[in-house]
Amino acid sequence: MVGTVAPGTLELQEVHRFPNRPVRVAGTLHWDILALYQGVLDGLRTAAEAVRAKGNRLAGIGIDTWAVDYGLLGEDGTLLGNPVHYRDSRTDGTAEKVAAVLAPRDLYAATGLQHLPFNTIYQLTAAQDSPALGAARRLLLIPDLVSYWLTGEAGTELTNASTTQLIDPRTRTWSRTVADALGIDLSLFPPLRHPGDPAGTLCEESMAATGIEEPVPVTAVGSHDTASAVVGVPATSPDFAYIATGTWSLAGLELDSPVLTEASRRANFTNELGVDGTVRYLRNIMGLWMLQECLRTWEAQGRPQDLRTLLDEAARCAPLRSVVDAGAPEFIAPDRMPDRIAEACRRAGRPVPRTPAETTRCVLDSLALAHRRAIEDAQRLSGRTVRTVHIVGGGAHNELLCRLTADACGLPVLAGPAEATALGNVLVQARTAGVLTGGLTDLRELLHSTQPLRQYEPSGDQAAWSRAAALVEGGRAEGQEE
Ligand code: LRH
Repeated sequence: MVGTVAPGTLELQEVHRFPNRPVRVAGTLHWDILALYQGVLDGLRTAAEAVRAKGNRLAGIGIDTWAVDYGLLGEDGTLLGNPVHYRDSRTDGTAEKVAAVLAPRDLYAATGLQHLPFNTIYQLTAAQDSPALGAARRLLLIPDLVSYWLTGEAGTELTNASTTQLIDPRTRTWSRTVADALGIDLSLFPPLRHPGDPAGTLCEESMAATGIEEPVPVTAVGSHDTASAVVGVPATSPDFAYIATGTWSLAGLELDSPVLTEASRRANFTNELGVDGTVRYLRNIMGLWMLQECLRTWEAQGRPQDLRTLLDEAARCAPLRSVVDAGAPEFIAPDRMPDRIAEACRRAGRPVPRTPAETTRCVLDSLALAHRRAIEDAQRLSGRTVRTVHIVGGGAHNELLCRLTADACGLPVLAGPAEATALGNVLVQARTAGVLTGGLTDLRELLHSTQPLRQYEPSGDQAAWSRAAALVEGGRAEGQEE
């Protein structure tokens, strides 16, 4: 994505897109990191050409990706194997091992992170005896790895570091208590960087690989994609909630300080660190992953679905007929998603969706309910009041999801921009380059005045949403502890 930024101007152009296809080999699900890196190099080449064609100059590069995963480097800087995908089953049962040495209560008090079975601490614990970890001299989170390859300089960007569950959100630095309790060697991580910090310049190898002739500066942005997405929320007043929708739905609030109460832990809310000293107080909800996986399954079964048609049909399906808990960890792993959704409905004694359209409606109703619950809980646990819900990310294009979320929450939804992550990334770079000044409020004003947004007013049957919410809640109380 190429951003063109000046006071009063903010434009984004997509110049290159490449697939991200995880590979299962020898029983483990990996990221194909070199294919992704090649995609980055090709993208930079195209970006530089697009910028040149407009008579402009590429002023900077910022990198963000998904969280928690990492690559290990050996003594000589070589990558020791392909990074393992957080959806791999290697962490199954690891949370119990960790809980035996560090009580969940103490872990939450120290890190404020919601329990997700794939947080980096669980991955490192699962890999404890692996030869690669034994030989590793450095651990780089995915965006830091890309940055290292582009520049030759290593660092650990803070917003993404906070997803490792090794950062204390009060001091915004490493938690020795947690690392020591789990036997994790913090010296594997290069020094922390903050969003906006310089992160080196393109090295000769990457200049040659991209055809870029100058050592363009790389800036640390909110390298956790969700941190950049939250910068990209076009809010104009402080009483907003956000839902960053894509593969995941990340729903919550932006706060000045973490909420580390026991009630917050039990509600599985996270305190990830944001740009400019903020805290992203949110809950991970399964997101459009459930639908993406359904589409993949139907395609593999020889009955591919056209998304547009499917969403139109889903809009006409009976509302709230079948709902599942879109926060349940049972939906994290890939494969057989339509069957797993059907099984969850059956278990809960609800009608089983019979067609792809009914399954789609079930997913979207369930997501809207999970959005409602997250936003209600976030307000209760933080003492804040929400008047507008912003939906950013790919889901902002999904009219049905936006409408259902407005209805479920009983609040107006402002949808867009879909590319909030890229915009948040570019805005932080533009500030470092001195093109923009000010805080997040100023950056968001620019977003609000330049990006197309769509408002959805709540309508429909609030009582029906409350009944469905109670049903899912009841199922959760019986089925699992929060
Ligand atoms: C979204 C995301 C999310 C994390 C998950 C691993 O892409 O970064 O914030 O929890 O991926």
